[in-house]
Amino acid sequence: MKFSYSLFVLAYLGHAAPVWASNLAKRDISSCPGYTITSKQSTAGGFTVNLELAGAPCNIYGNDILSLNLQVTFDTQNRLHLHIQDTDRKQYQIPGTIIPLNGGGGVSKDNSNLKFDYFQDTNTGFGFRIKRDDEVIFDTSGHSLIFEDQYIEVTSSLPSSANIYGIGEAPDYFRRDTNNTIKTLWNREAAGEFGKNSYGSHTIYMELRKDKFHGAYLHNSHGMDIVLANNTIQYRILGGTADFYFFNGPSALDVINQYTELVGRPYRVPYWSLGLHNCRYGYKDIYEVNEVIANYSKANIPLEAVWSDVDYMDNARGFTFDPVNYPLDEMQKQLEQLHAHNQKRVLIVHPAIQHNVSYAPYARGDQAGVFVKNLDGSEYITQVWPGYSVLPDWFAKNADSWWGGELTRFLSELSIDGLWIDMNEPSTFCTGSCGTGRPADEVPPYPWTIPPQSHRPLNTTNKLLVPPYSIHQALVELSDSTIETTAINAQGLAEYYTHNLYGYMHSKATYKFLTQYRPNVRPFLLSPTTFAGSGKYVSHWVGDNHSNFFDLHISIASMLDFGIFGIPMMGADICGFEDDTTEELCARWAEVGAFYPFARNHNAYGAIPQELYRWPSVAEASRRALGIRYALLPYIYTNLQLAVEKGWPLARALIFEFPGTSDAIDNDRQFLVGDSLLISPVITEGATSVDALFPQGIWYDWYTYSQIQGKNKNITLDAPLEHVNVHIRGGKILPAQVPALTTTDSRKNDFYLIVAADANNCSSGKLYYDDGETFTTDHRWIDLKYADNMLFINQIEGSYTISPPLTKILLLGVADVQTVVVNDSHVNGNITNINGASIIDELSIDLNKRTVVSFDF
Ligand SMILES: *[C@@H]1O[C@H](CO)[C@@H](O)[C@H](O)[C@H]1NC(C)=O
Ligand SMILES: *[C@@H]1O[C@H](CO)[C@@H](O)[C@H](O)[C@H]1NC(C)=O
Ligand SMILES: *[C@@H]1O[C@H](CO)[C@@H](O)[C@H](O)[C@H]1NC(C)=O
Ligand SMILES: *[C@@H]1O[C@H](CO)[C@@H](O)[C@H](O)[C@H]1NC(C)=O
Ligand SMILES: *[C@@H]1O[C@H](CO)[C@@H](O)[C@H](O)[C@H]1NC(C)=O
Ligand SMILES: *[C@@H]1O[C@H](CO)[C@@H](O)[C@H](O)[C@H]1NC(C)=O
Ligand SMILES: *[C@@H]1O[C@H](CO)[C@@H](O)[C@H](O)[C@H]1NC(C)=O
Ligand SMILES: *[C@@H]1O[C@H](CO)[C@@H](O)[C@H](O)[C@H]1NC(C)=O
Ligand SMILES: *[C@@H]1O[C@H](CO)[C@@H](O)[C@H](O)[C@H]1NC(C)=O
Ligand SMILES: CC(=O)N[C@H]1CO[C@H](CO)[C@@H](O)[C@@H]1O
Repeated sequence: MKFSYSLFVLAYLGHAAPVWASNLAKRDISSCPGYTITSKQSTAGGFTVNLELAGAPCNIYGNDILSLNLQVTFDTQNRLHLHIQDTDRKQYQIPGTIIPLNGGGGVSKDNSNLKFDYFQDTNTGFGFRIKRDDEVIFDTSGHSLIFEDQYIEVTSSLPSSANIYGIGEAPDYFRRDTNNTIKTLWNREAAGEFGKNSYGSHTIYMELRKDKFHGAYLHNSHGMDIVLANNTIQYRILGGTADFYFFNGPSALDVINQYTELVGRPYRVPYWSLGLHNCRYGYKDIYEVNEVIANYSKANIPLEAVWSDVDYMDNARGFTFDPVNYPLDEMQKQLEQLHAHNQKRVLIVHPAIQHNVSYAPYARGDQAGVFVKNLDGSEYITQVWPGYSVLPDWFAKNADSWWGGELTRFLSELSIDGLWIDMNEPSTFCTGSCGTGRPADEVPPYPWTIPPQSHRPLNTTNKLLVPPYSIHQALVELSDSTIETTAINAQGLAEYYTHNLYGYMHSKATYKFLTQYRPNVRPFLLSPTTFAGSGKYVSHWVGDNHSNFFDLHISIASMLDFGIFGIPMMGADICGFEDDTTEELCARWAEVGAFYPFARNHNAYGAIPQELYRWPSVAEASRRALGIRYALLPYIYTNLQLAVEKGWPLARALIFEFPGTSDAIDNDRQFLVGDSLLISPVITEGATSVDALFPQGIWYDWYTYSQIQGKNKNITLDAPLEHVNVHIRGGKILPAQVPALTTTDSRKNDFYLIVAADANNCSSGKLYYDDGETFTTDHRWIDLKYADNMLFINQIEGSYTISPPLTKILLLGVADVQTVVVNDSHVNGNITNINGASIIDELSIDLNKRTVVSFDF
């Protein structure tokens, strides 16, 4: 659960910040000597260079490492790997067993689109450049490499006003400000400050230069600052190695494809997860949840999945049910009812386990030795929802099997459809092992009733607690509200090195368990914390944000960020989480949220109700916008398959598709779903119109089919409260199905095609379809093409049988069709001509067969 304990934390941290923490000014690094090349070797597939510290150590934020080794490999034609390591290999590196990277096979230097070049500068020592054609895309000249045990600094030049996207997670505008921006990567449960570190860590960035994109990823789990200032990007890393991958692009989708090829493609989500989800913290009992389900239905608003936050648990303890308010038999009855109506159930689960010898999950985990330890070998005890608690150590040999065992017991009681694994930053309510030495079943009052305590005495000489360089994390010290950085995992490693991997490992363990437990059912998992490659296992949402228009806006930017991070299933809590929403905000948020890849309404404890049926205007806005989403499920699903195969994000920034459109560079007020659908929502309070950018080309209004000639300029569109502007891109064909109130029912309905002609009366698209729930490889890819007044439906791959027929074709921008011929026979379809479009209805075309449809005028 996400709970506004920020006030609590503020009070709790309200002591005077220690001097070291406020002293974030950077030390003078001019005495750092850089490195000298001592030997080098060029091989067919790369380079090796040995480096030695070029002078007296500066020991600026740790101890300079004297001897380094650099390796360059041309992984693929479009990916270059550059790794600078300590020759002794003492620095922590993420093991391949935790995050397996796809090596890419290797190509020869001559076959690489990226070139590597190094130099020795008299002042700054060794440096390197990465080039694409004549363009230098990464260049350390003018900046010494600093490589110390607890501090690595790598700096590369950027053009002025560079277009940088990515690096997070941090709520921010989509285009990063390159003038004094510090992005801190240190996972933190955060209803936090704008721009500051929050739940996940992703170092990947993309840069747009001269209409082409390239990218760079740093593979390192330590806390770090990535600083954009003075026309440079500077990495300030608290340890490890300088392990970089560069991606050639040249399109945005190419960079994301190249990145996800390395760290892992997004997982295949079940079709049902594309439906609307409803949750809130604070449903008092299961009967209230049942009313919510009934009320969605009465209002004719689609409801696919019903979620519960910690309310359902017995005293917030994992794997239990509140015997009074959420008794198991009632939960089972509800689940049966939901399944009978093709609806799903999702529950929250936390990693923290109550420290209680009588509580079986604890007793079993203690027995199996799976909890994080203090340095002295005792269990690390902290405070979370159920009181004093321990945390699983995913490095422990038996952790995954213990966790799987607990989940097995839980799911055998209630066979829910998806899991929300929360607070896996991990998030705790105190700093340091505040429960160590406490009796094993003491429950303190809930944290929000604990009076502010003073910060535990901080051992400032311990360099794992207080590293010499202070990253700009939003809280006071690294260990605040999480496991202390000195706590020890089963491999004897301190949390300092692996903190940012905690949620990734939790996600991976949960995903793997589910695929073993239900071998042929695709899991659905939601996690706040993510790391590079998390998209293989989980979906994500913005986290605890506020019910206000600014956060609605920034949710779009965050969704676009996660497209870069390889986690396409992303959204924000519709209508906002913290604080009371308003009718207007909720309607506007429903209009945006209907197009988030992951669409969930979620609300905070104590806030006014905000289910989509609560106000007539919100209900109407929801029915309309979700009606579009559900109609376009085949189109959305096709695009998710492109995410699975190539990493391509479902929600796309305009600049991804139109890199030459300068006004699109910082546009995070609109977005595309796939490459064919433009959403131009209202994100301003009181507005009833929206200034929307229309790139070059023809755009068709979803509702009226009327055309807009895009000229790379803003156009003002009407946007009454219940209306969201949606435009179809000329030149594209979108597959659709008549929408129903659940995805399962929608899948049974007739197909139709939206054929949006471009200026040459041509268009093209694709349809991917499979059963949407198993890991079957049985599928069907259909190629759709419109040219010369003919529509060509070609099955290009697979043998999955699509049952419902294609009964309708919307030809946008093609007026006055009079007759229709399917293959060679005239059909008596019902043809309507409206607003420059021809709608041909009452067809019956088998989508499993190759068909040509000709139109005559
Ligand atoms: C960059 O930031 C500095 C101070 O923060 C400010 O003086 C300067 O005008 C900014 N430059 C640009 C281009 O925004
Ligand atoms: C940018 O340059 C200014 C002036 O030299 C300096 O004061 C500032 O610290 C630099 N910023 C960063 C982040 O290096
Ligand atoms: C459901 O709708 C009924 C009838 O409008 C209303 O009385 C009730 O409060 C609603 N309950 C919930 C949980 O929305
Ligand atoms: C400890 O666990 C047992 C078994 O679940 C439970 O009955 C008891 O209430 C728990 N103790 C506390 C203090 O929560
Ligand atoms: C503080 O940390 C240092 C370095 O880890 C350690 O040697 C020392 O014993 C610690 N002091 C206390 C009071 O724990
Ligand atoms: C287009 O409209 C947006 C939103 O109102 C505005 O921020 C932007 O500056 C406008 N662009 C131009 C070129 O007028
Ligand atoms: C496109 O088709 C329309 C008929 O709907 C026709 O009037 C127009 O000339 C065609 N344009 C081109 C470029 O072929
Ligand atoms: C023909 O199609 C139009 C638009 O789809 C529809 O409104 C109308 O009812 C249909 N007519 C018949 C006779 O089915
Ligand atoms: C159209 O013709 C092809 C052969 O050209 C045939 O395979 C297909 O079944 C036909 N489609 C329909 C819908 O009859
Ligand atoms: C996690 C997140 O997105 N937090 C943002 C929520 O919105 C506030 C502004 O209201 C930002 O400051 C937070 O950063």
